[in-house]
Amino acid sequence: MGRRKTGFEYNFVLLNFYESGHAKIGAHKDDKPSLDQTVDIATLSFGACRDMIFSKKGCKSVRQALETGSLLLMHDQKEWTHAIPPQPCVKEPHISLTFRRVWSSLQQSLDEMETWLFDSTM
Ligand SMILES: O=C(O)CCC(=O)C(=O)O
Repeated sequence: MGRRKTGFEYNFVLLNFYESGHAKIGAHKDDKPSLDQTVDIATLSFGACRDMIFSKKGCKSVRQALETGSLLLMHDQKEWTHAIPPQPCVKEPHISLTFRRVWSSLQQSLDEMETWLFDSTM
């Protein structure tokens, strides 16, 4: 996926597997130094529909449904937090592919992603 659909070029993709609505990701910002902040993060969603909640100080939170086959672009990652809250009524898996542009080495980026994924799913 790349420039034709989003206008950006990516060099890193992360696959998240949510086994059911019990799986979640806590609120976090994608503000790691390895991320090129001029490039929107693109999320492709598959499977059961899950919600993502965006929050920013002084703004009303926004809830966005991640429907199968949808493409979401996340802009201003340093300003907004986002989360996938638990939705226990969802029984089917959800898969997301998040595309990023990173500055640093692949290993450095993987180490950073591992840290925040571990922290935000606890
Ligand atoms: O799995 C998702 O769609 C969200 C993952 C996420 O929060 C992120 O990539 O920063």
